[in-house]
Amino acid sequence: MSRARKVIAAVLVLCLVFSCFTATAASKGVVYDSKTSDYTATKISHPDAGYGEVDGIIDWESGDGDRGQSYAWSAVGDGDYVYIGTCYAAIWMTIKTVGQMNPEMGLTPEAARAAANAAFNGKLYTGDDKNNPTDANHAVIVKINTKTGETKIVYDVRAEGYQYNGFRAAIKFNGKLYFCNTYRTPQIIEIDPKTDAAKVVYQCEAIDYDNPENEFVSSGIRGIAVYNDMLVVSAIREGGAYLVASKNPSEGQQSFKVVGTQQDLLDYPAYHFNDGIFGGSIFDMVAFNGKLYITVVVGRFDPETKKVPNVGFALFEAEEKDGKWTYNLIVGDPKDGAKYPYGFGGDRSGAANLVVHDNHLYVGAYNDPMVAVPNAMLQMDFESLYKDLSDPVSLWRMDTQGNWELVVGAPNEIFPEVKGNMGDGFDNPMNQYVWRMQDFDGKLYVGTFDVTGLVRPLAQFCNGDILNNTPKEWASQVKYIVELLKMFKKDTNPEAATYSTAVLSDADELVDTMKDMQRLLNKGGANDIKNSEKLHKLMIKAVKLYEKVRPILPEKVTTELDKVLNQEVADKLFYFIGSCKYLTKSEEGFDLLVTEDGINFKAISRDGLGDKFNHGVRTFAVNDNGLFLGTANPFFGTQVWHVEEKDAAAPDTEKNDNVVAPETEAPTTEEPKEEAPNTGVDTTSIAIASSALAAGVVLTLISKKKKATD
Ligand SMILES: [Ca+2]
Ligand SMILES: [Ca+2]
Repeated sequence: MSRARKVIAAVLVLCLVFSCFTATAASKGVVYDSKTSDYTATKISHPDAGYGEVDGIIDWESGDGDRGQSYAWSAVGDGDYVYIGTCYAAIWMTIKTVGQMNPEMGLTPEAARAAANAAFNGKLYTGDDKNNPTDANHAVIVKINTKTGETKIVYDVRAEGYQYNGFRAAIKFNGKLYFCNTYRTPQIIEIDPKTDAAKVVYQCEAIDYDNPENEFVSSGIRGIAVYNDMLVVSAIREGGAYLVASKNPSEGQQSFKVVGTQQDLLDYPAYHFNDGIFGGSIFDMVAFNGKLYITVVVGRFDPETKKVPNVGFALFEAEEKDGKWTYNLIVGDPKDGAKYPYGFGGDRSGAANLVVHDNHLYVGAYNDPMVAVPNAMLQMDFESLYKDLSDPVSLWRMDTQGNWELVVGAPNEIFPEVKGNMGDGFDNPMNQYVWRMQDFDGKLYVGTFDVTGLVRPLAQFCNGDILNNTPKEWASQVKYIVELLKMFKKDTNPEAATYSTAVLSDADELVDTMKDMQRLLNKGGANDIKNSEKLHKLMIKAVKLYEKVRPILPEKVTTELDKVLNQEVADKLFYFIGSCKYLTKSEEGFDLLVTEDGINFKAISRDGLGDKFNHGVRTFAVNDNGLFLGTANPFFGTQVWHVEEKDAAAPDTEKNDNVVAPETEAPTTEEPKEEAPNTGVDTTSIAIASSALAAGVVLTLISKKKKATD
């Protein structure tokens, strides 16, 4: 392990030790007292397991919590219960699958585990040898009594003999609960909450996976809705997406009729794993004002560029009358009659989630940083990450008359005005999904996916991976380039005399610029973002000078310098530094926001309810006891929380750090907090990562060339 890498590892440990812990573990369990609003949240699952402790709702036979229950992926309330469909080993399974699909990467399960442990300091769930030695998928539908915390597994994938990783969507219809699973030919499972009897009522049309054309079909069900007294489900079959509806799903497969096809949706749905949002296809659906609204992922893998172009989502409006369905495009290609262009004019949000609140249809945007992150990690390409972070999510809404407005986000040509008090990403560039929204008690709750916790260690990991050199070694390599240029200058090659003095003076300036880079690195490296930016400026200058000087340099020199002094390397630095700048300001853990008037929001939490490992609010559910949320926590397992408005009459008995003076009550457009207690440590870590990587990009390349020519 290089010294630099050791430093980074040590800093990572510090980050984790000095984390921002704002929940109090008292005898009555973990309670989060909002700093910025009149809300509290009480942990229902494993109520005494606090920050950094295993939850996952259920326990193994050994008594250990099932840490692999990564997300409460779907949830429905019923009486005193919330029924939750989980997603098992979310990130771990993805890493393993990516490795299997791309054998050239050499990402064996062992290598994947080592990499994940290095990146997340061993905090990410990467299997459980003690309780789950075969690493089997252990997704479940579990019900939790929100009064007592008691849990009961209602449906166990493993016990049913399946190997899929969870239940992505759920809804209540005519007193029954319906969960969609991620089986290869997905199923709808009906649960009768009176008896907890579970049965498969619908299975998607079979797909011939042996046919190479179907190899990458992403068959998961996402959208599910109740509309015109029907259960409507989005599905995938050979050739694309389709919609089925049933008035009485208990009657099984025959009761479901196809009511929409890939063609009805203008062949828009992108339904292969290598498309946008892993083939997000029909993404979300909700009934509003007599119609069914459908968001669709459009971005498709381009075999020529081997990339998925960034295309914003599409939105359709469907209507059923006397059994006849019509589909009308609202957001999409104007040539197809769309009222608004894809993504309401933005290209980062490839998908969107839907909810109805106060006679409005709300559309919450959803970026695709899970593509950007591997690009950054594996290819040192921070461009798409930087662009995602520069353009975080928006929230739009439509009234019953069809009038649209931008509620949260950055104004653009289509919506020059932001209606509410919060800017892009709810004032947080790290908010990359509006993951779930819930109407409850006259208010609208929004839970986000905050990418900080996933991206920050990866940025550091990239750094550790690419440098392999101490700052001293890097500096000596810049010195090598300087020597090379000097040598050329001293070279008494008579041809050189024929070049203009201007070009020769550019050559001198290039040497000086490289020397400035050298000095910067000798001072201990570009040891913060400011110095990294200096290094970037010098790099741009060097590239420009090199372009002028290049014609007079001998081929021996240009073949080396071409690789280093080019715009692409300079851009890489720019995107990396830009990404780091966002990361230093961000606070790990999801953001939970609430609005009373439908446009102005306040933050209940910016830090995952005091647990930075809660990177997302994955689901909400309402039952007789109130509002509940389930978290995305691929580190220590999902958690279930009860969110409540503080009772105005209740005495403030348990004072803690999180009780705030009224003047901090957020008014309008507050900046994301920069002065959180942990950011000092994190800033340092990013500074080191930033400098190391900035220098690393330039110097590893130099090093490689030097070795090749030695
Ligand atoms: Ca935006
Ligand atoms: Ca946050």
